[in-house]
Amino acid sequence: MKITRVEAIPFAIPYAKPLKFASGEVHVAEHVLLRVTTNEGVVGVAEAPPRPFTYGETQAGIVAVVDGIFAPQVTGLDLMDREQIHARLSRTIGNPTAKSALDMAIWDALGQSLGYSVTDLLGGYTDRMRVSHMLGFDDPAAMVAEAERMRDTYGITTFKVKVGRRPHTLDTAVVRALREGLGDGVELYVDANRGWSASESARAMREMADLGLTFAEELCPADDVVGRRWLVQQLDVPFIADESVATPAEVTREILGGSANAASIKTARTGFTTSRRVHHLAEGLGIEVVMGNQIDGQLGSLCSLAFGAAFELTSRRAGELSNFLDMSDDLLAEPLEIHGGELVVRPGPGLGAVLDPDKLAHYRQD
Ligand code: MUC
Ligand code: MG
Repeated sequence: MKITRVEAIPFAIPYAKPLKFASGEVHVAEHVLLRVTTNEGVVGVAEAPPRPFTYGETQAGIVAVVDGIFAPQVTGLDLMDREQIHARLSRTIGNPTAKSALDMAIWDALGQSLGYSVTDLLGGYTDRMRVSHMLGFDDPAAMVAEAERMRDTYGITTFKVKVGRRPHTLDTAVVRALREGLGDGVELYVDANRGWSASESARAMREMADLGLTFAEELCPADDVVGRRWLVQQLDVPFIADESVATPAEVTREILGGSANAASIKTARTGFTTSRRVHHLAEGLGIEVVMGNQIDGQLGSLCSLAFGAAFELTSRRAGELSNFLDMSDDLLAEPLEIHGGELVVRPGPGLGAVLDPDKLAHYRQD
């Protein structure tokens, strides 16, 4: 089970429906496919989504750091040397999605080699997750129509609504329209991607107090240290830290500092090895978690699903697993299918990800 080859393959797939939010927008999934091959011919895969507006990574940077630093560091190690691999990757600061995709491709290869699914290797709690869909910026009628389509077509009843525009009135009108249009049978929460100040956030949340929101995510920047504590203290829903908690240490800092009281776990930024650490930390701290979406393709969503289903805490809430539906195409030979608002873990060893070679040849950019 020795790693003999690591490849970082850039590819680009356009979005049919671009996602817009307070910190940026995505029109083309310019991701990087990580492929790890072993001496027994097993091939593990995962994808890295560059998010310059969140972590500073770019597609070219991910390819460069994998080729130049990470591939030489892990080649020759055994798939079971997981803590050694983690220690070597940790020597390089930053580059979260590059490290995570490599980590997850190694776990995929490990699962295939041992004959177990990644979900079973990690924890094996369940085989499915409820799905939460993330609604990007638009006007109220269009966002209600999109949510209705997701509910009627896929059975999705949990929605994360992107907010954070200035002034906040368009956003609060959207959330009100969603509650009025979809009724009390759906769960709604908001994510501002740091778009508001603490006082704008407090005001917007007061104006939405009657709308039965479940969570508020990253409404203002964590660097507004005093303002954010002031805000979190007065909210009557948990405040999810997302981009402010890219490492376990940041989870500890935000939670103990009173700047958040729930966390988003994104396998795209903490892989399986570090997401497991974040999960255990969240259990120890006694906070709620949500499996988040890094605007992942199907392979990335399969990774989030594999991890989320592995633990009771991560599968309790609907996971953000559906934004691949906004893409025009994907690399998986057999597309992910959401039925009754749920995604089911692929049976069989590893992640169960089979890539379509023709699609990879078509979309790869190297
Ligand atoms: C999210 O939950 O914030 C948008 C920016 C980012 O870093 O992730 C996405 C979704
Ligand atoms: Mg977020």
